[in-house]
Amino acid sequence: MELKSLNGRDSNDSLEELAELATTAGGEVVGDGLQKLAAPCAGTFIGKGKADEFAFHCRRADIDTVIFDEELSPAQSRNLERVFNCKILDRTSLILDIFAQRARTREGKLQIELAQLQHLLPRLTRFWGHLSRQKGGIGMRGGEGETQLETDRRRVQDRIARISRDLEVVRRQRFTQRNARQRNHWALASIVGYTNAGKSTLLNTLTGAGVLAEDKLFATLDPTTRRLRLPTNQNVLLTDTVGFIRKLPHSLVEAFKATLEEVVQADLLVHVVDASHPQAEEQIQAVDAVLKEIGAEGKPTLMVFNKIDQLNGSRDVQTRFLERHPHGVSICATSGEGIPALLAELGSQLRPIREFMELVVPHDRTGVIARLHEVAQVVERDYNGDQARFKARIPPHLHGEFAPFFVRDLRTA
Ligand SMILES: Nc1nc2c(ncn2[C@@H]2O[C@H](COP(=O)(O)OP(=O)(O)OP(=O)(O)O)[C@@H](O)[C@H]2O)c(=O)[nH]1
Ligand SMILES: [Mg+2]
Repeated sequence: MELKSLNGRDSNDSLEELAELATTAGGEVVGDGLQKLAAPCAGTFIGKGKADEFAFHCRRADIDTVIFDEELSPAQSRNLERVFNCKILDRTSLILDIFAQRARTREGKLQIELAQLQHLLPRLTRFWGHLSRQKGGIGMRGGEGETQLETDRRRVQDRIARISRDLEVVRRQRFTQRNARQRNHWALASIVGYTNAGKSTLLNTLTGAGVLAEDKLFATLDPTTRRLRLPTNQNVLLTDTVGFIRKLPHSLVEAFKATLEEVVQADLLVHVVDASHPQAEEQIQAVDAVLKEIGAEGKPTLMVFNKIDQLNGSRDVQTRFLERHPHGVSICATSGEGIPALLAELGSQLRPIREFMELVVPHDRTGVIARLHEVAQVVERDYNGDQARFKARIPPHLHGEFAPFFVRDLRTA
């Protein structure tokens, strides 16, 4: 496999990541190449001469697939296939392929197939062959010839229409489920972050969720939500979802918008960063860019710097991150180090959405007093007067239950 990228500040990092993606997809990377260009060539993306040179090497090494680190237009893919005489993929098709392998739920599978077919349709060439889903190749590769092409195009169109209808049904169901959950009025926090940052590991450590966490890109595709009870008695619904990556294909963001609604609706984002990664800062920016694309920019965000165990005791990196993000916390999700601080920060960042009230409860209303301690965060208590007096943070949905005992709203006091 041969990898190429346009000139750019971090094209080498990006190429390295592309190789990782290719391996994740089941490919074997045998080489890469880079051409520095001011702008891509209209016809072949890289220069014609460079393309011929790379093609020569590929033929000698008997390469079956060449992957470009940028998104190619359908025409560019076709032209390049002619030059290279083998299958051409771009970063988008590669990421789509990985997502396709990972999808587990019905909605996830439909979403990714839709994105894949939409990306593929204009790019169908004889190198893709018959579109039955076959195992082993990257990007829905089959083995049959050109005769199949027209039938395939029609089949792809039919299939796109079908999936769109099915997705509509699945989404309506999920919408109903979410409405049921919203009636609880629990605060909603979404874990976001670059792929492989440790999001699922964190959810597992916090809630014992048992989500698959692996040293793989895009181990998680489908969102998992668990209840987390903070030491302050606040309940938070915590959602772990798909990881982000730089140059995340737009079609994929579109396809996953419904899944990512969890992120858009969250009261708070928990942005997990692999602090031990050399490109951690670029990864933060890539995540912010995707958040912007899905309309979740500017949300209250708790920055979590993970994998501090891999910093070899160097506190400089941690200090640098925490200087830039004053309310951030650094943790090791695998060992649990830093988790108490994380919980405390979560509690205080979620607090503003609670009511802070002073209550007076007759001593004989023991049921009310017990309930208050169970569901609210009691900050102060005084049993000495003829009635018990409390200052407590109360979840908005329980307002009615305690309203008879409110004597003062402390948020305005
Ligand atoms: N050393 C170390 N490894 C960690 C830590 N947290 C997570 N990992 C490892 O990092 C890898 C990725 O963790 P995941 O929790 O799957 O990461 P993710 O962010 O959910 O990744 P995707 O779902 O693929 O986007 C796994 O091998 C974890 O064991 C940590 O604090 N220290
Ligand atoms: Mg995960």
